Amino acid sequence: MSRLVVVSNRIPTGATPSGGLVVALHDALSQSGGCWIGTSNETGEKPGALEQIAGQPYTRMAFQLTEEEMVGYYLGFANSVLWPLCHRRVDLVRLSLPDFATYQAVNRRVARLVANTITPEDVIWIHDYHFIPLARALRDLGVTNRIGFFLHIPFPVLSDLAILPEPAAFAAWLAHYDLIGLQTRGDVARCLEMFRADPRAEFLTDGSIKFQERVTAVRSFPIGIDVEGFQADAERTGSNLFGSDNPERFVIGVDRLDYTKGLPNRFEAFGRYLELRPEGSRPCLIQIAPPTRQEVQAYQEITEELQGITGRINGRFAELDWTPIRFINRSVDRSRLARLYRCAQACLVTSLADGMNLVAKEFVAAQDPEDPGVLILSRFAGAAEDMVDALQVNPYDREDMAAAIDLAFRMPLEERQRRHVNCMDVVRRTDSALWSKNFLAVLRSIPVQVPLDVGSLHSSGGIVVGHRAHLGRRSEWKGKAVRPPLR
Ligand code: ADQ
Repeated sequence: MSRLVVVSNRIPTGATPSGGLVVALHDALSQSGGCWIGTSNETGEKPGALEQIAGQPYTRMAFQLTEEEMVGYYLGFANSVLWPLCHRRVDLVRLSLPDFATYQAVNRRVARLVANTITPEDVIWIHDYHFIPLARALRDLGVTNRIGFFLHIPFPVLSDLAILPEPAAFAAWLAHYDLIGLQTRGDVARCLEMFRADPRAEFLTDGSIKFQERVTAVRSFPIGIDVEGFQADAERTGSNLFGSDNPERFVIGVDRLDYTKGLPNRFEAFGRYLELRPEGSRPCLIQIAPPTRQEVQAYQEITEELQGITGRINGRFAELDWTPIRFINRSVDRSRLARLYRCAQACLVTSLADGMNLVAKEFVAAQDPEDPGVLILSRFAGAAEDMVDALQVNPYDREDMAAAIDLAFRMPLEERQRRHVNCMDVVRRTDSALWSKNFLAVLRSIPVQVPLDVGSLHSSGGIVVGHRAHLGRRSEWKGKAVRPPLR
């Protein structure tokens, strides 16, 4: 089997991987060998150092971003342009041409690093919006390996792309991948709409897209969690999670503190439910939301807004021995989180836009099938496409969400069990190991595309699509376009 080279913004540190995506990629890399390349946690000038992980057949390589790159590439173009753009918040886009230049420059730098690490047979799998132009930069260096891309966040709406400094570049960047993986069928539809509107693109009979001289396939691969690992964590008994402050009944929310997660809408809806609740009941909303990207203004604003709403609602409803909203701005370790999900009567996922939302799947996996809690799920989360037996809500509609909380607390056992069985079926079908296996199987099945000026195997015009083996051995490669990358 060909080696795998993964590029993602963050790479795990330490020997024991945890979290669905990390476990899935770790397993895939362990099976095929290869390298995992990503940004180091520290800024500095180190271009990248390979680290062999004890007992593993693959290496990791962390490269540092300079302070300037951190600001222009990561906080700037990636998180203040692409993130809001993909989440339909163009009002929050902060455009800056120097940031756009830095984003592309970092991608070119990472491309050189990757090119120096791979062998011609390696399969390359690039993750997320930080690296959209990476395939293009690799092709410019003559890399002809199969390159796949997975976008973890929603695919942007065509009309919103006009906000980019060079709108036409977005489709051209993506067209340099052999396979574009997206979370949902809705994302695929938006991606195809973009290509359909582009005069450079042509649709082939098998549904793939010919864009100038390359062919690219677009498919959905809904991501999931490490189901068994998560269930084992949830079933583990441990110390009492709440000490003497056991809530009577509670709904749980777990999110990074991000404006896309609809947290103000959620808090307001819970406040509305408190107005409507049966007399004498003392429900809680336990919200775990560690801050992220605090250097970006939009993230500072959401933190302040939530503190304000929490203070107002608690001020109005709290009693000496009851705090309705417990707002915890910290991370919780995975096994405690899993147990917390299991104790909750309901989970609130209120995303205004979300690629998938793994919290929804974690909550379902953590439940006791004999007495499961209820998932209340925004119809704007990718997870809603398949989890049709969750209580789906419109996060913009406070009354709808308050009614869903009420229904979740009152739902008869048989209905909770029926919904849980169906949601659990989706969670199992999208297990993270299956997700990476499916993606890589499709990517590996795609014929390698080699530019025409490579050697003697030519047809008229365009590219030769065929297996690399047809071109003979590595030493026979000719032409600037396919310089065999250095190891
Ligand atoms: P995120 O936006 O980070 O991911 P999500 O899919 O919900 O959103 O994943 C969050 C992960 O972080 C979950 O595993 C959750 O348990 C964990 N987490 C969140 N808050 C935590 C806390 N306080 N303590 C401990 N753990 C916490 C992006 C996209 C999603 C997509 C994923 C994966 O935005 O749409 O589902 O990538 O592709």
